[in-house]
This record gives sequence, C-alpha cells and structure tokens, in this order.
Amino acid sequence: MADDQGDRIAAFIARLTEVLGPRGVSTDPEEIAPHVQDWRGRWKGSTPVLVKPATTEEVSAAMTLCAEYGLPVNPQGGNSGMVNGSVPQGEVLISLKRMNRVRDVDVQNDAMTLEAGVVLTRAQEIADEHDRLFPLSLGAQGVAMVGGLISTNAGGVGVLRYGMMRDLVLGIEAVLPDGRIWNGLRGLRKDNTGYDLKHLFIGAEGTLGVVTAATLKLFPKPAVKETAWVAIESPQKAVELLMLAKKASGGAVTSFEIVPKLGLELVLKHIPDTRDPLPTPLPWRVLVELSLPRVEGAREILEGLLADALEKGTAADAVICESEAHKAMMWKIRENIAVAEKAHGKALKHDVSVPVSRVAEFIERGTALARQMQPGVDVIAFGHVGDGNIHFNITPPPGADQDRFVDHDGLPLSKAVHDLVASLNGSISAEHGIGRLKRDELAWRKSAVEMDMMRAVKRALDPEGRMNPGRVL
Ligand code: FAD
Ligand code: 2HG
Ligand code: ZN
Repeated sequence: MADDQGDRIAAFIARLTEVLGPRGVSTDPEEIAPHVQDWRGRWKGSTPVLVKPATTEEVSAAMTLCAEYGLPVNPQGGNSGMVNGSVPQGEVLISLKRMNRVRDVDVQNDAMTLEAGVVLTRAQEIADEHDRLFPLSLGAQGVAMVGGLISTNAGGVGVLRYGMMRDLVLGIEAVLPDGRIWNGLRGLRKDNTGYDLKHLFIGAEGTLGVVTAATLKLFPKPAVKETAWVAIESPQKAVELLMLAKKASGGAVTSFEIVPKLGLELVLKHIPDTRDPLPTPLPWRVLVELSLPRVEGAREILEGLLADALEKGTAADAVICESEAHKAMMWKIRENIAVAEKAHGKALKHDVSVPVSRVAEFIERGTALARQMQPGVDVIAFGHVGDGNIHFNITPPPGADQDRFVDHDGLPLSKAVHDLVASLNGSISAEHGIGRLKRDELAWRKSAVEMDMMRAVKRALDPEGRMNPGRVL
C-alpha cells in the first residue's frame, strides 16, 4: 500500500516536472526545509514536493495534475502566518514566490494588478513609484505576499483608516481545485452582477483555491504624517485618547497602537539599536499617527490634541516625532514586539477583537483571569486598540515547560480568555485567521447555521476536500 502511494507520488512528480520544468519542482530537503516549519518554530510539517509555478497557467497545470492524482494541496506565500495554516502536513506544497510580476498599474483608476508572490514591501514601493499609497502595513511586510495577505484577510496598523485586506481588493484571479482558472481581475468600484465571488477567496486561508493575482486599490499619499508616543495610565485612557484624536483630527487617525511596558522592555532587551522614546514608569504607551493632506497646520493639530489630552489627564506624558529617524524608532519598537516576544520564549497567543468600547474592560478582566488561573504568568497585551484588536499574549509561569504550557497546561486559560471575548461580543480571530490552530474551537463557537453555510461553500468549490484540508473547517 505504502509502496503504491510512493509510486503514485513519483509518477506525479515526473509528470509535474515534464510540464513545469526542473525550475518549477523541488524535492531537495534543504530547499524544502524553511517551507515546512512556521516562523515561530512551533509547528513542523512535511511535503513530498515543493511546486514553484511561474505563471497562472503553470498553477493551473499543477492543480489539474493534483486533481488527476487525487492529491491534497497546500498553497504558500511568505509562510509568516500565525495559525498553523501555511505549513504543509503531507500535502503538495505550491509556493507562489516565483509569481512576482506587476501586471498593470492604472494610475487614473487608482489600481494596480500584482501577482500573488509580490511581497508587501514591494507592493508599497510600486505604489510609491506611481505617487500613490498602498496602505496595508504590518510587521511581516518584508516576507508576507499578496496571495497570503488576501487569503488571511490581513489587518495590521492602518486598518483604522484604510480597512483590512478585504477593503483593499478590487478583483482576484484564482485557480480552482480542479485546475480551472477564474479571471476576476476587475478594477471596478461598482459591480453588482450577482454574487461577489472574490470575497469567498479573501480570508479563505487557501481552502477554496489558489489566488494567483489581484487588483488592489491605491490611495493618494498623505502630504504629512504626524506621529506621537504617548504615556498613559491605563487602556481606558487609551480609548479616551482615541476619541479625542479622532475629533481633533477630523478622522485623520491612521494608526493607534497600544504598547505595554513589558512589551517595550522586551524590545529594548532583544532588538538591537532600539531606545525608549519616553522613559517613564507608567504602565502603557500609545503610538498615534495622523495622516493629513496639508503640511500647514498639521503639527498644530497634533500639538493641540496632546495639550488637550494632558490637561484633561487622558495622557500623562508625550513626545512628538521630530524627524524621520525618530519616527522610524517608534515604529521599530511597535513592529518588533512579536519578534522580541519570540526571543523571550513561547507564549499563549490570543488574536482577539472586541468593540472598541469594551477593550479596556477586556484587558483588565483578561489580565485578572490569567493571574488567577495561572499564578506567575505575564500578560503582554498590545496592538491595534484603534480597531478593537488586541494581541493578548501570556507567557508561561517561571520554571514551567514552555511547550507543555502552550500545547496543554495553558489551554483552559485560553478557553477562559476566549469565553470572556465571546461574552463581550468579540471574535477569537481578529486578523490572523483560523488555520489548524483554532479549527476545532471555531466549530463549536460558531452557530450551526453559520458552520453549515461555510461547509456548503467549501463543498461547492472543493467537493473532494483537497484544498488545505484540516484548516478552518
Ligand atoms: P502564508 O503564511 O504563506 O499563508 C497564510 C495562509 O494563506 C495559509 O493558510 C496558506 O495556505 C494560505 N495562502 C498563502 N498564499 C496563498 C495563495 N496564493 N492562495 C491561496 N491560499 C494562500 N497579520 C496581520 O493580519 N496583521 C499583523 O499586524 C501581522 N503582523 C505580523 C507580524 C509578524 C512578525 C509575523 C511573523 C506575522 C504577522 N502577521 C500579521 C501574520 C501574517 O504576516 C499574515 O497572516 C500574512 O497575511 C500572511 O501572509 P503570507 O504570505 O506569509 O502567507
Ligand atoms: C502584530 O500586530 C502582529 O504585531 C503579531 O499581528 C501579533 O505576535 C502577535 O501576537
Ligand atoms: Zn497584529
């Protein structure tokens, strides 16, 4: 039996190599190694073959062969996903990294069409080269790719102003599990011709097909960004500051990120060339950025906001960025919290959202819950408070076996945190997705009706269940 399967795989790889050529197929363990473990080193997997198509037609050919041989498929972008979705578990691994062409930039239509393997920093550069902004921004932007960002409906630090990836996609090209190509690359803002199928693929985490290209929205570049690092006493003060900032700037708040003292300390300890922008014993900081259409008067808006916040006692202290280097330092601290936390050790991670009005209550009650259920743990609660998305990460108690804590002993605490989120009308996955990590929990947290509808969509597009089996559903 095992030999039969081995023979089938060998025959499949031979046929694949005929069609894609040797550059498109690899069974070299060294080349495969970085593709079969996740960024944090928590999950490992395997694949019989790494497929590297260079065109949509090659993706189609590979998918047609997978269908013929009845083989499961795992699409992969930058492999920076956080929910154990991109690491193959024996599936054929299709990496989109060679599909990195710019198909079109239509400046008048404020749109660009990029292939799935374009890395996010490159997408931002392309927009910039055309005097436009592509506003998605997140810590993994040097590796995460268009196809992965779409498949996870990525969020990041600009969601407050520009929305999530779903809000930035005008059209999609995808290859279906049977190998057919769907060209939905329309650059239209209005198109009411039936079901809007692109939304099925956005956030589907590779369970419905392979995204091969996308038409993305472009925006005017703000004339100026004004940034401040603000020390505050509590998450409640952060939410109050957000209200003041929105009002004072006429809705120009692009980013509003909360940083706890411990997160800052871990960055200063583990990330080279970082320094504290505002040394203070206060327990929380907020990084606030305004994007404004005119340089004149921009600084005054931020100064006025901070003066008001200091006077009201909403902010305790603040520093405004005086230079690009100063700004870069503040963003370096914010974007490296996850990296520093990794250097510190394993953590029970919770990527949750609640209504902005309940964020402070969530952080306070969640922290108390963690300390009560697992004495000795530290909570690192940080992130996108402006859109209600908090990364509520809990380090193991001193002396605990870290793997055992995140895989076993900490799970009742995780469930309690998610129960709290549910009681506040929140979500157990705000921006990272479900993957294999939260698959079982999703099944009982969502209503039977919602799960039925999701399974019906899956059956309709992937009746054999070969796309990313075991992820999401
Ligand atoms: P991968 O990790 O390769 O894949 C993710 C999922 O999409 C998998 O299920 C995979 O099978 C599927 N997939 C990938 N490409 C395709 C395709 N072409 N077609 C179909 N399915 C596909 N996420 C946020 O939302 N906000 C953040 O602020 C953020 N910050 C991060 C910071 C760090 C340091 C790290 C390591 C990660 C961060 N992430 C964040 C998570 C991650 O970067 C995002 O989920 C990102 O969208 C994943 O893109 P990727 O190309 O790496 O996809
Ligand atoms: C961020 O916002 C990322 O920095 C990572 O989404 C979150 O590591 C995490 O928990
Ligand atoms: Zn995040």
